[in-house]
Amino acid sequence: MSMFCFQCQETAQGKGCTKQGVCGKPAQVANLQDLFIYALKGVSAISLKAEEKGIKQDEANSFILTGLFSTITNVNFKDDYFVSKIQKALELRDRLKNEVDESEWASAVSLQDALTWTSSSVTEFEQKAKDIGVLATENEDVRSLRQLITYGLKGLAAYVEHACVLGYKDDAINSFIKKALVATLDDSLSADELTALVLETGKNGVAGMALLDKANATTYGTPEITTVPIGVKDNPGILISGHDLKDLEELLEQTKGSGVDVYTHGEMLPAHYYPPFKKYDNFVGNYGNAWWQQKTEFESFNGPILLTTNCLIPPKETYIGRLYTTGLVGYPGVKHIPDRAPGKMKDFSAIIAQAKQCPPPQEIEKGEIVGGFAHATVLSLAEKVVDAVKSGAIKRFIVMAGCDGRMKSRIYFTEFAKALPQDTVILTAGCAKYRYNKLDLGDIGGIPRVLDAGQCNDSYSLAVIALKLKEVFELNDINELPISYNIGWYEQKSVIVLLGLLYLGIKNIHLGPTLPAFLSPNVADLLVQNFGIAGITTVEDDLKVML
Ligand code: SF4
Ligand code: SF3
Repeated sequence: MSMFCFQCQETAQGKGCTKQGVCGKPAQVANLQDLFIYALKGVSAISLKAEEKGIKQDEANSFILTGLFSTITNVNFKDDYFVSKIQKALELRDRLKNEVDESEWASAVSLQDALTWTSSSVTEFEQKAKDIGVLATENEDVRSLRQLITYGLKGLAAYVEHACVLGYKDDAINSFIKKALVATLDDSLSADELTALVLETGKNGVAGMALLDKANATTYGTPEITTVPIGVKDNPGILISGHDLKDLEELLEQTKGSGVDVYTHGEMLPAHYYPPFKKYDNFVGNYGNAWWQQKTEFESFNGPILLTTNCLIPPKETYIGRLYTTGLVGYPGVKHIPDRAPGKMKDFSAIIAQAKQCPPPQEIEKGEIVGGFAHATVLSLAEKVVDAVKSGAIKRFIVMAGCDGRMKSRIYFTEFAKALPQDTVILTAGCAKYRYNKLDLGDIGGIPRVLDAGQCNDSYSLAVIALKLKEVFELNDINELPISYNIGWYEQKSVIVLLGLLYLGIKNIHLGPTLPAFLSPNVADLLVQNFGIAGITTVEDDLKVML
């Protein structure tokens, strides 16, 4: 076994990637990512001690957030990136030690190694990685709970980092992330204590998504119901993918009047719903589908492509010369746009210059899709929605948020959407939507049957809508609402969305296309017993259960 990773839904044989990632992550990168997470636990422990003494921890907090985010599936594939980050983590940890008395940190026995190991050679890093990886925890239930927490923290860190980019921070969440990272090394914690920490991770997940919701709404306004074209125009174009709205804003500012159009791909689609981006005439539509179709869609796009966050997949030779990464995303041989200097924008001039030399995108589809149903928008229609429920015109909502992915079995989600009766409405968010957002499912009295709230983090919107409906219908329990949950998952952002929903008390969530490999039989059983979590079966049987 040259590596072990089972953090995403497409892990090899539903068990774990052991030679190289199905995602394309080489073993060396996987091992360095494990070691980086381990190093972040050491940083977290000392940073918490410094925090207790009232010493501001902005540098450590930011380092930990970006560090966790960089190890999410399909973000960064560069070994040299993780080597330098491990070195930086050790340096930061040891610098923080000067701020606290040795007696304050030297006592925690199971943390000793994370606090003291050191090395600067890549060969030693590789050796060390073998000792501290996921399988170093021998008890499979403890390992499962530790990894469930760790993957939730990765997703949480990503959302909080998005909020930070827009100037929004929450030190309570940062402290929790550090506390939970340290707890995953604490051998004295019982399974019950770790289970409680799983729910606390969900609680912080809700807080993190609320923080990002506030950051987005304050910076870019309330999403509006918007029709987004999916065809192409005659100008050369730039395709922007990922989740970072600030990158998009700066790209639009720099391309306006240039004769270059900007199209969204994958999770950038919901940017069209925000009012300030509508003023750009060259922001012309969405091209293609979810991340996993990029190999064909980036090729036919013809122009440069900018990846701002996950999901990047190993590029083909046919378009690698037109591909750019920025932020935490990285791939060997792909050009990287550096971070913005304080008070300045990122410099996208190289991408714009290349776009001008490229032919316009090749059209792959025509028409339009509708979205922008975030909580504020849906709640402004609350009366209409409530009337439709009271009159029986809407019998049930189905939350089908989350991720899309490559697995053929995900056709289930398309078939499920098609088979839903006409008196049901799908609430969606995340790239899961591409499985049904181009179907003509009609509307109910003017309310479309697919309501897209936005990116995966906007699953928070769906929870806010549910809580509001509970209030309007004067129910005691959110589970009494006519809402079912049929969620697709892939990477670690969807893990924090799931933990957030569990924290809010939502029961009987169906999760597909397969249950996470990192759930041991006992931990899976615990989720079934306490939360009614279930996998998916056939469309027919699941419809019976969910309706
Ligand atoms: Fe395998 Fe997924 Fe890990 Fe990639 S992220 S190595 S596909 S489990
Ligand atoms: Fe999709 Fe990667 Fe998860 Fe933001 S873009 S939801 S998979």
